[in-house]
Amino acid sequence: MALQHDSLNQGRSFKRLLLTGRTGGVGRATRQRVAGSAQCIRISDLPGTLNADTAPAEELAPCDLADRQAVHALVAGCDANIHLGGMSVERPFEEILEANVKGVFHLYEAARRRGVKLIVLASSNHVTGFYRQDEGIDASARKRPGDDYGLSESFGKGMAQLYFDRYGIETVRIRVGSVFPEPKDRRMMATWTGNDDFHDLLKRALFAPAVGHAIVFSVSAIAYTWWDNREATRPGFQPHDSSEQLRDKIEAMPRPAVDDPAAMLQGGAFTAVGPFNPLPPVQCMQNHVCHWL
Ligand code: 15L
Repeated sequence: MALQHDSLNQGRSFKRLLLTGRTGGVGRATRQRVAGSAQCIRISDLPGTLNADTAPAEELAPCDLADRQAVHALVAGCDANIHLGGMSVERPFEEILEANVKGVFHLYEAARRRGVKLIVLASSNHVTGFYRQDEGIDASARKRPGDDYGLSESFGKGMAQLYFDRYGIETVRIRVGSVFPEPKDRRMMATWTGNDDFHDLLKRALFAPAVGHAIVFSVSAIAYTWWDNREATRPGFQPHDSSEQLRDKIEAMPRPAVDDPAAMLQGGAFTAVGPFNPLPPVQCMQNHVCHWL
């Protein structure tokens, strides 16, 4: 018999649930939060990163998402996937490509072949990182990635749409804001998500009936955010965490210059990281050695 998960369960139940990205900043807490959501939880992260400790009804499955065969084996036998794996900060493109592009492709292809019907996927708010902080946007806003990491989210969004339209695999993309115990700066006063809210959203995404392909911002009940989160009603998410009690402390911090990305852009400092690895000089057609910056 498949287990049912408290009051959030609205008809879905799972025999085996895959959780990737177990050791990441968010994934560390997720393991306990999703306990009991399925008869068995298969917990994954890169080989060499998982401790051998398992709770009852858990199994460990180390896996490199860039490895197609390994991902297909990882997904076999699962009904649904919570995908927190992949690169979650700006890094050289090659690393983003392996984890966030190939990894997502392998995950959806494995889901299609193995009959997985639902993917709850942590995606990035940095896909719209180049909007200004005084612009309001919703999940349908034109993509304006702030970095390669944000750009990789565009690929994931396309995958989710394609695999829903063509194969009926449902996806809730959680556009993760800043999930930390508390906001660290002024920008995060607008992007902050409390742990309880994040995991409430995650579980609602898992159990909501007929959710289709939804994009929901994970953002708490904060006084001002630039995200219009109307799609949150699809999984029935209503945030409760608040960081208002910290406003005075945050506003007492030194204010960044007005043209500092941290003060100006929704993606904040992420938009100024990189580029990495300047290209080596090459022999150009005129037989000169050319350099790129
Ligand atoms: C992210 O995507 C990061 O994974 C996280 O560490 C935060 O920095 C967050 O964005 C953010 O935008 O604050």
